[in-house]
Amino acid sequence: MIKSFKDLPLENLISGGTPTCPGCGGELGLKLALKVMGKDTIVVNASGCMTLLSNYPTTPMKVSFIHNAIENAPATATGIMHALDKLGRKMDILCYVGDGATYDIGFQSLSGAAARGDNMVYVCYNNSCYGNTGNQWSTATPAFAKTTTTPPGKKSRGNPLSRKDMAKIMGAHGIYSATASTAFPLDYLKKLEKARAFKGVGFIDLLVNCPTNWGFSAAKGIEVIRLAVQTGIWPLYEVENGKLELTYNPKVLLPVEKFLKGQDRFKHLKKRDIQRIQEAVNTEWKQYRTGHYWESDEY
Ligand SMILES: Cc1ncc(C[n+]2csc(CCOP(=O)(O)OP(=O)(O)O)c2C)c(N)n1
Ligand code: SF4
Ligand SMILES: [Mg+2]
Repeated sequence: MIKSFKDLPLENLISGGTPTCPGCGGELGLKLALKVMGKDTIVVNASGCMTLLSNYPTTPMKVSFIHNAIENAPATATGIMHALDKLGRKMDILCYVGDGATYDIGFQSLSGAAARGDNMVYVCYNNSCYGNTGNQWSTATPAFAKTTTTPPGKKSRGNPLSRKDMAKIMGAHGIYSATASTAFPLDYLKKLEKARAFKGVGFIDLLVNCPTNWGFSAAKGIEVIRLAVQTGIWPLYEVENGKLELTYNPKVLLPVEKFLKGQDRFKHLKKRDIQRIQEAVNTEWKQYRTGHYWESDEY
């Protein structure tokens, strides 16, 4: 069981010098995941920024890596699972897939694998946009964020947070499901351990910083992503047996403005927009703290 960083292997299973942008949170999330998953892992990736890591012959990956269409990473993982079974081989499968491919285009494939109970860990590295194709909005993009397809800012549909609650949707499949952040690595690693031990799809929605598309200096990546959690914009929780529990629950949350102000995608926000986001976070957290946000009978 992982209690501290000392429990992790020293070896990185991604070598230095990769084609991702400086300060890319997606790559960091994969590097950390492989510390828990180990060498006998097959990474399954759908088209997105992390596909750059598979470019033959200069791949930095030290484990197997399969890139497939954006729609069907979990279906491919299911095929691999059955093939390994037939061959009598024991290997872990890690789907490492972007938010566009998870929340939108490949959702049917993920939902199907979860419903079938196929064994795999699924990490959605969530940079909250279609990053690789030039920053189009996805259903993970927060309201008001400027993207190339929402130049005046993404319209809010009622709730100013306006993101799809994917970890809750996956939790409703009766699987292990959690949110995580690269700025809280121990929390993430412990959740990975649980997802790996779970018989079926173990799902993690990992918020990762994307300096290129969010518009801030690469050196500030961890600071920005930490503020997402400390302001309550990205709550850390897990859903087990249909019950949701916060894994980060500070007495006081920081004002949301601290997270919003350093990023170009939110530069155009007016005071009243920030106020609306703050009110939405306050309401959501009131529900979390009174235990009424999302509860269902045990499965
Ligand atoms: C069916 C289909 N539509 C569009 C594309 C083009 N495409 C390649 S990568 C990508 C972005 C995927 O976004 P996301 O899953 O969030 O990963 P990110 O690029 O942000 O890492 C898109 C739209 C594709 N490969 N397949
Ligand atoms: S665009 Fe964002 S997610 Fe993609 S490689 Fe660059 S920093 Fe990473
Ligand atoms: Mg993305």
